[in-house]
Amino acid sequence: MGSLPGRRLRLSQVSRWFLVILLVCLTPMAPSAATPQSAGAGPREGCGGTDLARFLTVPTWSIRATERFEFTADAGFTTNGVSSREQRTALQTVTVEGFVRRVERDEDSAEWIGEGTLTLVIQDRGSLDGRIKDIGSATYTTSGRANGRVRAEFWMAVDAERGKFEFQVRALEPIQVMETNEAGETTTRPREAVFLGVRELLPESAMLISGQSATSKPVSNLFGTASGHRNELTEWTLAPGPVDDLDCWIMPFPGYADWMPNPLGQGLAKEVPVQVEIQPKPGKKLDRSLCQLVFTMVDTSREPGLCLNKEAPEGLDAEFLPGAGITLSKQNQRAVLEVAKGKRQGEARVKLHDFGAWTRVKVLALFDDGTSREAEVKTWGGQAFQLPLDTNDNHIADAWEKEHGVMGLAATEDDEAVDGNANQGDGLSAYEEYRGLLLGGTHTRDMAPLNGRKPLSPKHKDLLVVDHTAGVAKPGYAYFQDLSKVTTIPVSPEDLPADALVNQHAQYAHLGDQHGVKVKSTAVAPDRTRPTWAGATVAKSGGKITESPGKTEEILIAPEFLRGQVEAQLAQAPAPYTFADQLKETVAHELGHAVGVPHHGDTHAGSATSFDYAVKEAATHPLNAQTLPGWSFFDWKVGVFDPKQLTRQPADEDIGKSPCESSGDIHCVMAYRQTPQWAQHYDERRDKYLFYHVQPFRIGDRFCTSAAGTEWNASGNALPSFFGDALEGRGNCFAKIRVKDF
Ligand SMILES: [Ca+2]
Ligand SMILES: [Ca+2]
Ligand SMILES: [Ca+2]
Ligand SMILES: [Zn+2]
Ligand SMILES: [Zn+2]
Repeated sequence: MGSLPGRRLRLSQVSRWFLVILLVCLTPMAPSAATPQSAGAGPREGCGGTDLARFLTVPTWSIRATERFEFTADAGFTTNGVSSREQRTALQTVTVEGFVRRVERDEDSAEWIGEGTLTLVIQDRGSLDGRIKDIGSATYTTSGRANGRVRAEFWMAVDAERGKFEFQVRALEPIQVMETNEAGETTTRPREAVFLGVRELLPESAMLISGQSATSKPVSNLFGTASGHRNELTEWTLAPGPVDDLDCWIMPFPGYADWMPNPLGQGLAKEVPVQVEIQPKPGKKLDRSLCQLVFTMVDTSREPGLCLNKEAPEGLDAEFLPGAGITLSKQNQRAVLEVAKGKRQGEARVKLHDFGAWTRVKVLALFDDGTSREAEVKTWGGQAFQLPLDTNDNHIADAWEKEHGVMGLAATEDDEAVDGNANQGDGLSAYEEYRGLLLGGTHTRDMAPLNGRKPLSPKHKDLLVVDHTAGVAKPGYAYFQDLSKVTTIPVSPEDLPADALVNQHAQYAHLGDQHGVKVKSTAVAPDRTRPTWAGATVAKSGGKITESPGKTEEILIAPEFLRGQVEAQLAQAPAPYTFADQLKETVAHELGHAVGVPHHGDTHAGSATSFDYAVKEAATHPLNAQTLPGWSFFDWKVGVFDPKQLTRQPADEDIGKSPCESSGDIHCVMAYRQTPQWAQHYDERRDKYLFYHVQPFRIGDRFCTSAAGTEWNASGNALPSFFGDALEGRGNCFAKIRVKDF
């Protein structure tokens, strides 16, 4: 570390300068925050004992500190005449790192000076971009973020008599903050020179000086006119100078690379050791004794809930556990372990409280001669032990990314795509799919594949179906999954809230609220206006039944009513389906509505042509599909009817007019096949209407990919197309499937 360039100040000058600054800049802090609680066993002699003069013996200290300012507007605000009703937060983070060397020492006090770096990051998360120029010579950005690093000078003092320490950090290069308003006008103002000042009590035991302080105070005139809060959090670690004649390793526990947090699991799933070991470098002797290991968590997540659908007490998602020789800080984010003399290793245990928890643990080893050393992670490198292993820093365990073949994707990614469908995504970000849901007590990460697909993956669209049918409709969910390529996950009503919101307890990488679909069974036909229908989809008020799951109130199906219908049909004549077939098709059809798919037409029936024509034509022109040339399929037939055999006249609602709900591709689950039973066509040559009778046909086996009619709806048959192509804009149902709510 070089001396302060161009300003070789004598100690007296430095002190005076800092005295002035201290008066102006120091924020009073609660001493309790900085004073570690004493270990149960009491301080040991090895790490310096309790005599405060021990701090004066340290020739060099490494200093690391961060200061976060957060300005939050409570409600709306006005900036430069532009009003916004949105909230706005501006975050400013200052990080400093450096070393100080002792320049003066007497009986009760000592001073150190040195140099390091100061990094400033500004994030303005308002809806009006307070575009802030970078500091120093760094680049201008328009995204409301600025980053920059400058050199800084450090000063530290210990007053052993009063039991206090102080340190100050001042930038050595000018810093400008530039703000651009909506009109593009730029204002530049200098940033105050002193960034960080701490004056606190010395710890009663140990050599490490570390702590934090937090303040929050109301402010007015924020971002113009808003009232709000200024929150400030300062954290610091001052450690005796480092040694490099030994290695200090964090030893990852077995299975670390594949580990993911599971707070409800056993053993390592919810509680992991952070093991640290020191070894002399090759050819060196260990001539100092380890006395303390300081474990510190950095950047611990604080997601609401336990996973997307389960509540949990408020708090950080990871903490150190108590143990022999361990002293814990507030919120258990720091554990200080007193190491027994002669031992070269120690561990602290971390407990996880969230399926999507993340944290990083840093460890500082302190030795009996006032030196220290930061641990490195064996094999993985770096000084931060990640939980879970996350080399791409997206807060998704790399093990999960590998398992799903999506290594390196962004946490916010939601672009699952299916050929033939442009509605990408399922409304759940990659991180949300990873964090998952607890379904029937099993986490989605631990669930077996459903019909060949692992639930919740960024590789495919997922839809949650809240099953209120006691499983009766389940074959329909699997069938819908087959045809739609949307992984369909049945869940119990108790696993999602009443509105079927899937990502209820979300925060990080949350894109929007995504809902599932509720499926309920009824004893009677669910729609009084359509008394023959066994299924219905009900829209939320203000929505349409064919928008997305979030606009769908529920699906109603009447299994026993449907069974009666099918059994009555089968008793009259054979048909190429069973009740089970009809049930699963009904469920798939209604789920189709819930993910945005309409019918092939809007009209159900409504011919005014009288039945007499039908009878007359049938009598004079009996048509038999099996005798028509060029037909290659016989699983449907044109009715050959003798009026005398007709037991029932086709009513108006039985006669379809194209385009109607029976038009288009009849293999599509959205097409109607059983009703209407009659197609009507005007025959110019005869100047008569001809009526064609549709017989029972097998259930749909696809979401169609075109509006074109198939089978009896196709053009080019020997008979005219019965119901024609789907209504304009309808058909191609596969392309209309839309899971994402927003
Ligand atoms: Ca990752
Ligand atoms: Ca997704
Ligand atoms: Ca997905
Ligand atoms: Zn329908
Ligand atoms: Zn279709």
